[in-house]
Amino acid sequence: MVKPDGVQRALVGDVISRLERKGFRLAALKLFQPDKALAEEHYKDLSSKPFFKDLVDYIISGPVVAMVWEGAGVVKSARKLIGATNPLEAEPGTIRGDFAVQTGRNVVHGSDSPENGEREAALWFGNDVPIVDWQQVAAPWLRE
Ligand code: IDP
Ligand code: MG
Repeated sequence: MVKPDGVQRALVGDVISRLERKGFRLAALKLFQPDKALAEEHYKDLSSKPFFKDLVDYIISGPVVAMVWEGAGVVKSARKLIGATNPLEAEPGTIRGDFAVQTGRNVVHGSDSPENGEREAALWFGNDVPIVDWQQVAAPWLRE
């Protein structure tokens, strides 16, 4: 997901481009402003953290671009492309390393396990945008 700061800072195209060029397949995408209930459910594992309220306020502060990406090892790889949670610790070349300076404004979210990826896709998309199972023409050039 491109968080509200990423949308406002016109980084949507760059984020998509990095995942697309890596070779992952975009399966769903939508721009919308999430409500508090959705943000709280998404981040429920962090509900006891002192920054939880600020985090929820940040996520609902503007439109986000929610996406589902598919591919071999996509969760782990996308987390690498995104970089460390604290952008000052994120390596140059990663999204957060290149574009952000603060943990509370770190531009993107990436699921941390395939199980959470499934959970989050269901939460963010439900039935309202179908997850599209299309054939990527480059597939034979990406995977032997
Ligand atoms: P992740 O996004 O790298 O998976 P998590 O630990 O799951 O990191 O935290 C979720 C989000 O909560 C972070 O991306 C960041 O926006 C916010 N966050 C995490 N730790 C802090 C903090 O110490 N201060 C403020 N915001 C935080
Ligand atoms: Mg996380």
